[in-house]
Amino acid sequence: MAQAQGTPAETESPNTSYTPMTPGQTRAPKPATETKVATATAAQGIASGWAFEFLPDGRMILTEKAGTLRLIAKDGTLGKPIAGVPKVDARGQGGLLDVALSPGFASDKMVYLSYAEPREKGNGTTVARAKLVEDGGGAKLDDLKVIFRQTPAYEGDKHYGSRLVFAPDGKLFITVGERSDKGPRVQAQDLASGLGKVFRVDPDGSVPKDNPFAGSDKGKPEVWSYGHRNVQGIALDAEGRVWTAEHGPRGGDELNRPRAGLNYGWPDASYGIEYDGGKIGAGKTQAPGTVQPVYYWDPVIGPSSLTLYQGALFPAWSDAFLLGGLVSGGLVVVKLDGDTVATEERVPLNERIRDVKVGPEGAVYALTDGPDGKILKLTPASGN
Ligand SMILES: [Ca+2]
Ligand SMILES: [Ca+2]
Repeated sequence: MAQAQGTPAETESPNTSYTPMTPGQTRAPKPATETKVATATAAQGIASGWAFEFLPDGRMILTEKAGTLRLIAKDGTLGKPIAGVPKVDARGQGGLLDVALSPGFASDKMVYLSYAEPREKGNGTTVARAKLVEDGGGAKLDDLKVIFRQTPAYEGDKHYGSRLVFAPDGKLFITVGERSDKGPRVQAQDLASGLGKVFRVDPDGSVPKDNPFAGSDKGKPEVWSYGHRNVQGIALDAEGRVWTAEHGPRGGDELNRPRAGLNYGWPDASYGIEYDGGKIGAGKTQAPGTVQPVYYWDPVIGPSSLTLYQGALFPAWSDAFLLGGLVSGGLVVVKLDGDTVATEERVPLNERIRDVKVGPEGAVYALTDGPDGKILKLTPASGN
């Protein structure tokens, strides 16, 4: 199914004159047949929602940036705020961020939250877990424990990441950002710093012995991969391997397959430029010892999330990655052929998309960004 030629989904001019290292690393062709979707509203009245997940019983759990966590009934009714959520620093890009369910949620009821945590000096991304307890009409978090803190703290309000995903072996991957400013961003290359990394921990936050820097003095033992900018998408592929999507600067959003101990380049190598038009560092797209992105976008799509599609309703998207596009204003559907991108498709929704999930019936659900947000339900339109 590899297609070297064809019209790309992207129609706008790039921000840079950089050329990809390998053909097909950007502007992959559209699929021969595009999928048309019908859109309905599954929930509304969401105040700057950031993440949601389906519970085994078909309800959803939702985070809102300012620091509320809610259940959403199957008819779309938002529940009251769940008690016991930790205090968050919601300025700028901070707040209550991702939610993930324990792989054993059906019996253990454990939920994992990532958030921008106020610290003594500044703030940073923190992950906590707690038991979700429902009684009567209300719900609360019990036994909340912090299992991970990104360090050092930094006084800023940008690039916290973050997303959480459990691998098939039960390890928890945590993505973060590098805090954006030119001062801290270089720490993405520093293995002793927690900025600009993907981490891998046990569900209680302890360090797996087979982590790449565990038991050595080369770097923080929780580090899985480094040289990342602001990673807000993480998902497993059909083989259970971890993939990430990260925000680039102006141009240079990336899809990566992070492997143990490897360097993904930021800020020494990037296909983007500064917002003011200047080069990033020396303006290199490749640097020795760094891994190229599998795929990149210029102009950016603003990848908020990454989800593997394996549902029944959209057979054309089977095993494809769905990215939420904040800037592209819809879904970006990326179909792989091995470890390269074969096709890229855009599904415009005229909304900034903050998170994307696949429902139990195979419909795609997309959380819109902003103070009056919705969860859109996408099903195949008749005539596909
Ligand atoms: Ca999540
Ligand atoms: Ca990179």
